[in-house]
Amino acid sequence: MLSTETYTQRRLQLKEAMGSGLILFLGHDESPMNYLDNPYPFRQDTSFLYYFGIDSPGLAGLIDVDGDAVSLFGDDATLDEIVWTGPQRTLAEQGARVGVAECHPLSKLEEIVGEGTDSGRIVHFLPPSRAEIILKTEKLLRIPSSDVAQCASKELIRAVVEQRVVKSDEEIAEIEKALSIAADMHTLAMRMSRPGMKEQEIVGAIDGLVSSQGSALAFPIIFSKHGEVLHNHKHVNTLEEGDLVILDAGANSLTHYASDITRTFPIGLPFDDRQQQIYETVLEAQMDAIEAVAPETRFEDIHLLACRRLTEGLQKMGLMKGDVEASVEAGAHALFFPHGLGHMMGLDVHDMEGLSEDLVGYGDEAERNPQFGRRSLRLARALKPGFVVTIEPGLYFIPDLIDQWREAGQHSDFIAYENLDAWKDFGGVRIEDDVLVTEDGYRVLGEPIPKAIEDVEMLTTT
Ligand SMILES: [Mn+2]
Repeated sequence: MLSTETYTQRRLQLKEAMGSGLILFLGHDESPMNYLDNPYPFRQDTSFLYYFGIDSPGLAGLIDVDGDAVSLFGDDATLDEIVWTGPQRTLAEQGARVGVAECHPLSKLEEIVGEGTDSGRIVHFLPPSRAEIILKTEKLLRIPSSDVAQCASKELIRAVVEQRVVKSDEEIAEIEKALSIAADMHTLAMRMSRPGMKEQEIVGAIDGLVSSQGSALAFPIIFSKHGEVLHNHKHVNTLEEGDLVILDAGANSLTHYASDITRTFPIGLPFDDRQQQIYETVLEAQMDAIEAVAPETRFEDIHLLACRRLTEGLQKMGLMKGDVEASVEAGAHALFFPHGLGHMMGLDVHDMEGLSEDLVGYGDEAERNPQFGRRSLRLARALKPGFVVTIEPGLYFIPDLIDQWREAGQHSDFIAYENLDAWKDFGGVRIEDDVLVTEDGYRVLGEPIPKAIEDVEMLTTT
């Protein structure tokens, strides 16, 4: 938990941004895996966590903008429950830690919100990401569940996004704690991965390392010799000498700030020639993109810079051809780089994507380009000091995509299909770091995690 003052200030800032009405935050409940007493690990609603800080289920928070009041709703554990759970903090004790004195039982929420709506006051709420919260909202505000998402307050979404998107020094320190765990995860994987091992052995070890630090994964681990499968959560392959593996993994700090790092490394041998060429191309694109991070620079322009660098590299290898600028404009590079350069990161690994990916990443100033590849760009807007973004270019050889584009003759002016057959089994390379936008440029967050070829090989081959 952060300082009491932090939560008080955050609510005050939101109240000032909102003008009038009630602001309702429904915290998450336990979510059953198969029955109620066997739930998934508890994950609090992120905006509730941001404004109220309490990491336990069954709570709600209410900010009365006009009446200048903040209250918490929840039920203290009964003796029957304490028999199973051990002693629990009371709601009043939890409230005191986050600067809220007014605490009520959950049954009172319906009454207070009802009084508000009956007297014609606006109740602002964020779009819920979970079905239980949609149903709760339906009951509390008498909105059909199918309309809840679109009835969420646009004004509140905007205010929350603009507040959460700028990270304070206290938040940056938390992200760096999460990055310190990520550094251990990635160096462990590089040291441990050897021919003959199964991917799941490495994944299990990384998972164990995170648990042993009292932390949790920020998202399911991607670890695969099939790096061309972008979100590959299967870990069933056996690693063989000469394979190239992608590890995309991060952890949460104890206050739930995320880290998100990707490294690519060879198994049992140094990088071979092809692997080295692709790797160096991705690494140069990543470093140039990081170098370009600065206030007022549009992230979409940095994405396009990375696309040009990747295209130039592929041209040197004889896999692409033609005018680089025109090739990127046409979207030919998306055969090899079909995703965006990066995304916002904070309490959510894709920060605030549940509120509105467009508002977070595009705002009012940019519009999503529908082109294949470009449409997967989660972030396009101009950067501001305090933003934390990921920079994660990659190059992939996706056999189905290559075959389909080749048959359709897509971008045949820019893609040297005749040379691609030998590359279909290559897999993929991605390199990702987390970067803070500062007043005069950028700072790569966390301690450096090996990414230069010689530094990676030091860990993977000795
Ligand atoms: Mn990422």
